[in-house]
Amino acid sequence: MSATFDSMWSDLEPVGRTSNGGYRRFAWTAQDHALREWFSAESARRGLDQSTDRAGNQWSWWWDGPGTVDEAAAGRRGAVMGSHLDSVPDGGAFDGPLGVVSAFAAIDALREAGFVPSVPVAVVNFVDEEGARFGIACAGSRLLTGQLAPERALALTDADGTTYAEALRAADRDPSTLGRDQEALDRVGAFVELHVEQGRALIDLGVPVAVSSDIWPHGRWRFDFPGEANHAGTTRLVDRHDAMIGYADLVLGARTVATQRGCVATVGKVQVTPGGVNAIPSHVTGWLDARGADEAAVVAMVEELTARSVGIGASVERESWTPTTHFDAHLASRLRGVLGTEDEVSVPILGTGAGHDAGILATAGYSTAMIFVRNPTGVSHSPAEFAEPDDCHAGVAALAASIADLAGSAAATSTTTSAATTTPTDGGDR
Ligand code: HGY
Ligand code: MN
Ligand code: MN
Repeated sequence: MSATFDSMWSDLEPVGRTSNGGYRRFAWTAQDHALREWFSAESARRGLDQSTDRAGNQWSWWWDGPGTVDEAAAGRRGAVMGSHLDSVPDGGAFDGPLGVVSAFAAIDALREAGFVPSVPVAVVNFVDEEGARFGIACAGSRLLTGQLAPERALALTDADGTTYAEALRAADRDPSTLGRDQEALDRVGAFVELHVEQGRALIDLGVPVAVSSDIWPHGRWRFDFPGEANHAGTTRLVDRHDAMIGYADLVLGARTVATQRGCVATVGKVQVTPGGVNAIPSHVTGWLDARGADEAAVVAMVEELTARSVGIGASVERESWTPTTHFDAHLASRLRGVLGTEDEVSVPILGTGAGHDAGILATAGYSTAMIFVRNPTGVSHSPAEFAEPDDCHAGVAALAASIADLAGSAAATSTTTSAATTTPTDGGDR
């Protein structure tokens, strides 16, 4: 199992790596194409049944039983593993890919052990989880579950003005087919996403894996600050309408208000017009990422920052919002039981401030859990992100044990709640 993990990892490592050791793997780009080709090759190598859903997510199904996967999947919802392969700008190697590589390695381990699943087992690659190119995180899983309206997605543009629709066409996908995919959803019984930990809890606890309990509420807001272009040298201060001043107030205000309200916030992306050193900015756009354990506190923080910026002439638009997401507590305790070690080092249960496709499926009413793998740096969304090979292998073993438990009995996975008929809300994004 570790051999196949290690060889897949070394095949994947160079794809989309930048000169500083980080990654630039944006959705529907040449790098993404290479990653999708890799996924397809690994599926074919294992004789798995491949499909791509209407949102562009890749699925790879393992079924050795009688009949086809379609026949098996009809009514016997499968056990799904996987994650995403895309990254943030200069992101780390592990956020996303660790979950996908571990899923294929878990199938290898289960096959090596002679395990035959009683329900279909899948590996999924959710497209555009980071939203790095078009701005909405978990776009693939939101589209799949109807939490992002296709018409909204197709109109999104990247920094070069390329629309999502144009990017799909360039990737040989038909934009008119984009949207919710009930057929793909009907195959999902439970989803277990393995992910590198994005924090330091497991290092401090001294254990390699944990199970997740919930995801903090979090969202993204676009702040537009108007100004007036003018000469940086000849314009009197009293005559200036400098858009950068309002932006600066937001950046410093976000840290102050987050501290006061026990939340976290940052403005990680900014666009300045015209962007000349000697030209007073006529317009500045900043994107706020705001989160916290207490949903009311996050809402109050954003309201306070919005009022502050609107008060100086800015306009503010919510681009995405995900309320507190609780994973399936029954599934979490079932997995902790499976993963708990004899010497009573029980598997911790951790909340997280990071969004995940697992959270989107949980919101849509699917039985979902996450397994976190220790990250000695605690750092993520950075080239410094890391997980030791032994811990990666421990993650594969934990995932294999979880799937063996879920796919070992014919009724291995719970069905969905009525929420599974999620329809688009405000513009399709929560
Ligand atoms: O933003 C997040 O929390 C995730 O990495 N998409
Ligand atoms: Mn991420
Ligand atoms: Mn991730």
